[in-house]
Order: sequence, then C-alpha cells, then structure tokens
Amino acid sequence: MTLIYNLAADFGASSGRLILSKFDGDKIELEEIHRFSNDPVRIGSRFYWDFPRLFHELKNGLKKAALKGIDISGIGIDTWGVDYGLIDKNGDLLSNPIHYRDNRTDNIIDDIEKIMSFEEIYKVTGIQYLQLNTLYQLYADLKFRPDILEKADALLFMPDLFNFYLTGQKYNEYTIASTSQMLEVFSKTWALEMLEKLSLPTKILQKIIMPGNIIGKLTKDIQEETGLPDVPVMSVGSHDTASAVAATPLEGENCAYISSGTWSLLGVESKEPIVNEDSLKDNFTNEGGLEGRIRFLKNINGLWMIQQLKKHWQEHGIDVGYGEISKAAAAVKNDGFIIDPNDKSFLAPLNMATAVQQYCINNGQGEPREIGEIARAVYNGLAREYKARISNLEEITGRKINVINMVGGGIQDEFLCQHTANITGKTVLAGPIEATALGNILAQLIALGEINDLSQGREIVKNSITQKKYTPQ
Ligand code: LFR
Repeated sequence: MTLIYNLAADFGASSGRLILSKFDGDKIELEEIHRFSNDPVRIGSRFYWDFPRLFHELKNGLKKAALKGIDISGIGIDTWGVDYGLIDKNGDLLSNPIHYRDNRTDNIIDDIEKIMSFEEIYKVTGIQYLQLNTLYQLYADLKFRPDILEKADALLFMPDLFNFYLTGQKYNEYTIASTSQMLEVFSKTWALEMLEKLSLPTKILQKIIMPGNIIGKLTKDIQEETGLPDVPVMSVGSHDTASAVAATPLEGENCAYISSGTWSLLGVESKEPIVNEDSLKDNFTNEGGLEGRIRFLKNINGLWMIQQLKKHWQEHGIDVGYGEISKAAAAVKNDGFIIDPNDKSFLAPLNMATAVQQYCINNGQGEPREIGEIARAVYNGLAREYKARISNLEEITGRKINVINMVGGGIQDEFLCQHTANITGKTVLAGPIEATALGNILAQLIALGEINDLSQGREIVKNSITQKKYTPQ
C-alpha cells in the first residue's frame, strides 16, 4: 500500500507540537517535527494565552513539514478545552483568548444560579461543574467586558480559531464545543433555550462540525508563507482529551482510562450520555467523542501541580527534573502527607509549594519540607482521588473496572503509574504516550477512508506501540 502522511498539531497547556505521521495500512509511525513551549502571560489582572505566538509556532511547524517535500494528506488541530477567541465581522481577533485559570470566573456560578440552578443546567448539558467552563467564562465576559461581546461576530474555540486562520472557514467542532457546557447533551446541538435564559448571545455560535470532515484548504496566504500546497485541514477530535481517548486501546466495558497530563481525565466510554442524580452528585461529565461516543469522565487536577512545583524550585535555584522529583517522592518514608488535588487552592496558586505545605498544615498533617515530601503529598492525593472516582464510576455505571488504561505524557512518570496500581488495586496498562496525536491522526485516516472506524483504529494503535503493565503491589 502507498504510505499516507498526515500532520497533527497538538496544543497542550504547557507545550505544543507538530507531529508527522506515516501510515502503512497496519501501523502508524510518528515523528515530532516541531515542539515549543506554551507560555501564557499575566498582563495586569488578566491571564492570557499568547495566541499570536502559538499561531507563529504553528506556521513554523508547517514550514518544517513543507521542507520534507512529501505529500501530506491532511492536517488536524487539537487543543485543551473550554477556551475561545472572539472575532469581529472582519475576522479580526478582538482580544487574546483568556486562560481558563484566570480568576474572572470566581463566584460567577452564584450570579448564574440566581437565574437557573446548577441542577437544571446539568440536566440540559450533562457537563460537570468547573468554574472554568466556557459557560461561566462567557457570563463573566457579559459582566466585565460586555463591549467585546457586543462587537463579536463569532465565538471560536481554540482549535476552531487556528482552523479559521488557516482556512478562512468558521465552525465549532463538536468535541471541543461539548466542553463548553453550552450544548444539549442528547441532541448534540446548542442549548439555545438555556443560553437565552441566561442572556448570553447565541448569534456568535457557529455551525457544529463533527470530527472526520474537511474544514477547508489552507488559504493562499498560508500556502505562500509556509510552502505547503492546498492541503485540507480536517475536523478531528479537536478537544485533546477526545483525541487521547480515541487512541486508547480500551478492551471493553471493564476498562477505565486516565488521560494523564496537565489534568488527569478519568472515565469510561459510553454509547449514551449518563445524566442522573448520581452523576450529578459526583459531578461527572458527558463530553463528546468520536463516532458520537460519550466520554463519561471527571476532571482531576493533574501533573500541572508537579510542573508548577518544578518551575518553583528551578526559579529558586534548585535544578530538579521530573525524574528526580518522582524518585524523591517514591523514596519518602513519612507517607502521611496528602492533598486534595481538586481543592480550590490548587487551581491557580502563585506558589504551588506553599499551597501544598499550607494544605497539609491546615489538615493536621504537619509541614512537608523536603522536595520528596511535597511531591509525595501530590502523588498521594492523585492516587487517592483516582481510587475514589473509580469507585464512583463503578456505582454509577454498574460496571466492574478491572483495568485502568493510562495514556498521555504523564505515563512517563513510572512512580505515578505504579502508585496508581497500588492504591486503586487495579491493573494499570500504560500507553500510548502520544495518545492525543494518534487520536488526531486516526480521525483523519477515518475521514480519508484509509481505515473503517474507531475499533479498527484502536487495533492499529496497538500494532504501533508497546504498553507497559503495572500490577498492584
Ligand atoms: C486537558 C483538558 C481537559 C480540559 C482542560 C481544560 O488538556 O483539555 O480535558 O478539561 O484541559 O481545558
């Protein structure tokens, strides 16, 4: 068979990459051709993504791809969820997109609840409460910068925004739109009635496009600037977690997944949305996946905490890498330090080390002082949270979970994988690391008719990687 080449641009909260894939009919090989850091910036009291820089890096990656001189069948873009840019009728970006960790959504739920209870919102959308959801961000825009909303002609989620400036086409891709808490979970269409009740503008919402379609071709300008021909930009699971789950080799109903990176996304795949009293009480979410599948999951604050600790120590002259932090945590004798990763104090602290220490002191655990102790408090908190949420999942779905498939960059942390197996008592199957890029590529290959469906796609993923097994000790 002829070789098929595709490009996946994957933007994470701390770094981005462009990956070139080669599909030979049986397996997919990945080559990272460009990597860059993602450095959000505080300006005044606001916290922004640096969109121009990210777009610049995207074009740099496309230039590198062009230099390879191969025939590229498609480009797919995925990013983190919930954030968006607003553009005016000329297609100009009205403001740099605001970071989901910005504090303008603090307490916005109280304003909204005066109009509609969370329970009502959950029944419509099936989405967990997180103050960072687009719904609350947009409501904060209405409250604090209504002039920008008035000028806005279109709301484009981060991947939609990149797609727009690459092709000139405006869509809201379904999986990313599902993170907004503005879609009706069953019909997969905009929850217009709810949005109108909340006085949110609906005319800025775009047509929803499902993964696996062509969005458009690279504009003439982008072709000229990057040296690529008129390659199609395709709709993929443009929410990174949707792509990651797509490429997770789940073996049936008894497998849960943890997509491990900045966040830990823990859940199962379901054919239908699960919206009931238990899912509401445990705050589980129903995000959209490929082939209309539902990602029934929960957000747990993840390795972002370790990233922030590393950054803090490095800024204070202690040059530790992830490997050393993880080893130090594994070696700790006093195992009594443990945080709740979802505590508000860990959403956006200015100093993560102090936040962890303060949490332990406030909860009568004493003060973790060494690097290993502080990190161990985080690892213990994560593993305990995984155990509790798996047990919620078992209750809500009636499934018995035997295996946890861990995927994403976080699985390079072997202590985290083993600790997860030990604390949850479940077998952990780790891999693929590059789940997001693989899922992005799978959606393109399905769209191109090179593979039939997601089940075949997952077989291809298994052919392409090695998984590591951790049994509880
Ligand atoms: C992971 C992720 C999560 C989403 C969070 C914020 O990268 O996309 O799925 O809840 O980032 O957008």
